[in-house]
Amino acid sequence: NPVIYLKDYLPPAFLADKVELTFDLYPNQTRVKSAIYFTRNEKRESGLPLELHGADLKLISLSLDGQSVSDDRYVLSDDQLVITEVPDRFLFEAEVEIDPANNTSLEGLYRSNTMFCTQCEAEGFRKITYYPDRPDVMSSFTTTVIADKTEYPVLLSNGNPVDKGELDNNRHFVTWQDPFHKPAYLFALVAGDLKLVKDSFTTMSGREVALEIWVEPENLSKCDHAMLSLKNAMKWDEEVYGREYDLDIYMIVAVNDFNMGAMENKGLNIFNSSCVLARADTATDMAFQRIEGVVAHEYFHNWSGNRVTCRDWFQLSLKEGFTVYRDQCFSADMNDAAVKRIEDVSMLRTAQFAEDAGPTAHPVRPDHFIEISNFYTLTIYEKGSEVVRMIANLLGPDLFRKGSDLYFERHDGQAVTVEDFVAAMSEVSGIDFEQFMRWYSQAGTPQLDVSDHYDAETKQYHLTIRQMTPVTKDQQDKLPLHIPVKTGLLNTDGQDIPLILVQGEASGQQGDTDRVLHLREAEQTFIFDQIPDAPVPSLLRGFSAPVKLSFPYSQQQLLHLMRHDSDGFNRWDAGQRLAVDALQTMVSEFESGRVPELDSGLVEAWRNLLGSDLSPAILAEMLSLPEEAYLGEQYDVIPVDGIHACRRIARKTLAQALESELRTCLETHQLSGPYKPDADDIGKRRLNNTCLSYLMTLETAEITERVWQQFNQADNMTDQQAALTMLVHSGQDEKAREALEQFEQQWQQDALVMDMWFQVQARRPQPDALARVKALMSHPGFSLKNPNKVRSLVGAYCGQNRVNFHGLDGHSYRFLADVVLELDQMNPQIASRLITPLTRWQKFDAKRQQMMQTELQRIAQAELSNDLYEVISKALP
Ligand code: HT7
Ligand code: ZN
Repeated sequence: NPVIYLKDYLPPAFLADKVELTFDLYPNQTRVKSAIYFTRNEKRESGLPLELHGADLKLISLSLDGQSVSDDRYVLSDDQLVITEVPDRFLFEAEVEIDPANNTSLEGLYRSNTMFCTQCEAEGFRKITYYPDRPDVMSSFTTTVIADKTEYPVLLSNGNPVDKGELDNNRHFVTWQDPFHKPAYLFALVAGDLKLVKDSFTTMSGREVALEIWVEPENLSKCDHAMLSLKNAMKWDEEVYGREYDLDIYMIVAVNDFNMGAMENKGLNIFNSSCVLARADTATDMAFQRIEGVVAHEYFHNWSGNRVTCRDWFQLSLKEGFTVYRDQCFSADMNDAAVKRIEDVSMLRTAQFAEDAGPTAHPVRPDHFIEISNFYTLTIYEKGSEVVRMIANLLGPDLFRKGSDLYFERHDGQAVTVEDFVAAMSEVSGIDFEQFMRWYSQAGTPQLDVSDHYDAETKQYHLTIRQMTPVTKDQQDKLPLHIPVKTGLLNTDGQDIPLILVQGEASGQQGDTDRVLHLREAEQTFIFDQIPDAPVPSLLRGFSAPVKLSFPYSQQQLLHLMRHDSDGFNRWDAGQRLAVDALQTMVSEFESGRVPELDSGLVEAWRNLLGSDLSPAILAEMLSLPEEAYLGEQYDVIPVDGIHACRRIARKTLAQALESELRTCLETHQLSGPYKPDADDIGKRRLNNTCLSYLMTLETAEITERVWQQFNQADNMTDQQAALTMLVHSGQDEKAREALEQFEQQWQQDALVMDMWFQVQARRPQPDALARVKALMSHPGFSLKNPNKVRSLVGAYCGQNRVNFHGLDGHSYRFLADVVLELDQMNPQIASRLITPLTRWQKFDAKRQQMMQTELQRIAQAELSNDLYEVISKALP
């Protein structure tokens, strides 16, 4: 399992000027002919051999400039074809045979239901033909697809269709030409019996672009939301980034078997059906919003990723971090911006922080890897986006736009590095990013410890901030980072105080009520002048940096921030801090064998929330207690059972104390009219279901009946699914069984809805969950070959049902190891992702640690894929 290092990067020995491909599609014996015009790269020494990647290929023929290549001139291994003594310019031609029907890795060319499709990022193109499969080899592709006309009437590839025709034996062909130079990872091909939803978009320069969404016939009614999202994204990218689409056609295809969410192939995006298909009755609000975000994300890649791509895979976050930042801003503009920020930060603080503290921690730009597929992580995507967000905040909107214009113009058509991106930002702003660059190279979540001091005589307020990044498995030495800490100070009336900084560096003007403090040292004190009384600090507003911040807030101070902070994010965060404190106190009680009771201060704070005039969406967020996973993150050793029990007790206590307020809230926000997935209605539905699920903890017949009615009568999946979850997760087994049966009857033909059915059961807190998950693996709707099913059942159980997964009998650990071992034979990418919960053994008590390690060791004994080997070898003690 060779390790690849960033420091070993060398430019390619040969560049491909032009590529012509012909696919003769058959499920088991597809023939791929390639003609590649190679030129020696002047950046490398002369005389180097031609080295092409290739995997799972059967070589049929090989020629250079029309002459077949004799056996002694080439060496063929499992992953390479090396040809010696090649001229400086030549035409390489090869024919290979591949077996898409048996390609269960879902990388390269494979079958999904009855169609053919491809997934080439990161290194899947080498499973299609021999090629320099690295992102810094960019070429123009002409692709001819030949297939049976009846079974595969639709034949698609990148770019524009330039030819088509009939062939013998009921076969036909279409030729596609992509004028834009691209790396092989952006290549795509689709063939199938697909139906079309068509629309168009007029770009800012007046060009008409055909928009096409291709789906299986039964999904035609589920494309409207994706199409609308695409048009909104195209418009937004013109308005906010000045980026116009460049081809005459933009296609999206929905496939059922897909390892990730979607893929930004040039002009032909391939999507996991879960990220395209939505109808009010089949998809939840969350799915609608995810579709909007993913459609936009893939569209935005056309510039941040395709026109300007990555030099090598170490630079992955260059395109992913930037594109996530772009899609987050887009979704914030389309919906409620504060809610979007809360959702993104919650995910980051729960899952990315855990990754950054675990054995697979890596920097936003890793410096080594065995298998790049393991690096499509929350660190690359979400922390990468936070790093771009910090740059954007340091520059301000106008300079950031100038920097992005410069980056796109300067590097259009190139494969570049993180330094190129940051250099453009530095050039337009004059800001020195030298220290900031450590965000790209240093793993781990920085911890900020803040203390304050108010001097009543001088009327000065001192904030002292200490930063420390804990060691990570991959790096022992950490240096201080440049951290933007957006800060406000509230007076006793809750108003923002104008800030006059007399010590320390900050952006903004003297007198502004928000200043971004520039923390650069391990410890620094910032002094504010003319502060009439001791203020309450509002720190890290908008979550201005991906750090953990602690400040010794009193309950009174948190209540003050919850009520008055002008920063919506920090208002919410103050409530979360209050809840974490209360729950931690309860967990301590529980651990020492006493009966935990919820602090009445939290009850009163929640009562105030219910009486406030907050928008439904924000209110729903504020009323939600921190998730078990987030609470777990607050501990060195996670008290799994205590957290689960105390959170349940706290929810019930709140419901008992606030029953009438919750009922009033529910009545006040009833919706009318047809389903709309807009921010207002989504907020109201979320608030209603939050209130209802609190009330459901009371387990009264009346509330159960109300939930049952919602389950039966809802005209939308958000409400139906919420009711199903309440029924299945309540202790009322009979009702749960009835609801599940009815739901299955209603939706058994719809694979995406059935994913929810699996998931709801996988997350059921009752102790029968593992037995149920095992039984469901034999359900006709389940398949280990389908990543969506694996994620919905096994992934949801092991990742989201903590109390059962970490059961002290260790059965779930064994179960996960068994599944992963079986899955690794079929789909290594999914196997190595699924194992994640077992790799986090350091966070559990000795008994659990031991059982988790035993399973990791058992896996390590087997013959493993590179993907799983890399993760297991990092996770082992
Ligand atoms: N850029 C895409 C990455 C992707 C991928 C990576 C590895 C294996 C399968 C994959 N499918 C898609 C997705 C994106 O970030 O837009
Ligand atoms: Zn992406």
